[in-house]
Amino acid sequence: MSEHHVLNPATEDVVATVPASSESDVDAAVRRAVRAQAAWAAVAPGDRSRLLHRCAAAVDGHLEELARLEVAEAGHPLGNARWEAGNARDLFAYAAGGVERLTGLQIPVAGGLNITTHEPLGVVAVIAPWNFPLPIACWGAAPALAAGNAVLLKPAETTPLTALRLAELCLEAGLPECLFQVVPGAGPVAGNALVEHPDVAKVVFTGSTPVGKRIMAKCADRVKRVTLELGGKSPNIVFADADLDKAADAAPASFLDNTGQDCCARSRILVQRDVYDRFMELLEPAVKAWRVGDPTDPGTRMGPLISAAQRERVRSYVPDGAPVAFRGDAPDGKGFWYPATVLAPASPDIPAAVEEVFGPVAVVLPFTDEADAVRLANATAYGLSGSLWTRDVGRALRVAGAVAAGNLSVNSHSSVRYWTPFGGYKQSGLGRELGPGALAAFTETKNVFLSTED
Ligand code: TXE
Repeated sequence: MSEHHVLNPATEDVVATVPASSESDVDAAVRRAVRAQAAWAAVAPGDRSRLLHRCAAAVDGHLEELARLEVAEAGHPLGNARWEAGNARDLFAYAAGGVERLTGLQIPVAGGLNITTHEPLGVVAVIAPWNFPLPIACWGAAPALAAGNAVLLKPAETTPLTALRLAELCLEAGLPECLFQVVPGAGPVAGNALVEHPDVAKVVFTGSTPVGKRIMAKCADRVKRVTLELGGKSPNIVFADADLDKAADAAPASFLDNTGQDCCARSRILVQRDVYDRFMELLEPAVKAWRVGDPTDPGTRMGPLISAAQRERVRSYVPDGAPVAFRGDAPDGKGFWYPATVLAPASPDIPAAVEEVFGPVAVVLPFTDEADAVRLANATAYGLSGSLWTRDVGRALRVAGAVAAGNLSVNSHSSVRYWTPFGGYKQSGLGRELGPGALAAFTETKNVFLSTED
């Protein structure tokens, strides 16, 4: 069996070595999952719910351990990682609460009774990325399990440790053997084997748009169910009537959190021309105030990028001659560091203005009026999220309605909450995760008509 070395992105030290699953390992795991799922689907909803609550409690009992693992493998600042571990707990608790609310409908018909029921799909593959390894694993795994499915989780090559520990904790909490398995390994090997396996009923993928398209094409062969959460290039639209201090103060977090490795990063800041200069004056000190460095220091706000390859990718978006307005600091020496970088005034056509950089880089573009802002906001292939800052409620609702994106926030950059639906328009994805529909997305809806005719 081959192996993957897991590196600490802040130090480049090897923190663990994890086996890489082969196609036959995946096949064996799917077979075990098929058997476990049949028994799980027959468990009474109340008992299923109780077990998942126990999983949430097990995560709750190991928050610090999970957070420290996330710091070690992903380089996240400890404060962020603690939040992520708490989020994993909340996702299990929310899914547990959903089991007994997965109700169907009774629809009025002539000549009988018509009801709909939700049936589990069977075995679900969750292919997770490295940017939020633990929460995104739970976005898929918790509701899929709650809806009566078995789950095979394929974490990213760089970040398998929290996934492996989460599955162990769930087992210790009483979840049946083989119901929730982790198959670490390479995307094109272990991930692909899951996608192609005839007994995997659904693939939930979070990652890059090119890989998502390939997975969707493969799923089409069997009309396999698929949910895709892909890239983003989200606008942060600042109107002249906004509270500029607040907008400028909030902007750094929206593209620097997680070192910009966030599909919802507001990496295109669109500012109305009348307030452009003032906004830039406010933005610079706000960006420079961000503390960058050792992720284990609770005061750190920004850690390193995930890998040397990711740093090269980010660098390629800031070539020599790029319109760098200002930059933040970054440590020298070991670790995959990259400074906060603001490109302005920039042309809306440069790659950094239209493609997902996935690093701490933002482009600032001026706009003239509301129509111009909407046109610029929609001028990418993506449509995941976006923010707009204004004091005019009518404008807020008009612009939120006109921007083609799944998650918009007004006077805020918040996009992801486990109790509200999340997903993208256009090439940002397919389907929705989280929210009240989270469990139903892991079921088939069956309609049954009972005749009452004599
Ligand atoms: O993603 P990949 P990468 C974007 C972001 C980033 C870029 C590249 O722009 O810079 O993608 O990141 C698995 N069959 N996002 O290369 O390859 C892989 O093992 C099945 C946005 O790391 O898409 C990992 O588990 N699975 C994003 C997962 O897919 C395959 C989060 C994601 O890896 C596979 C991450 C295959 N053929 C990156 N190839 C977001 N939406 O937040 C790879 N994988």
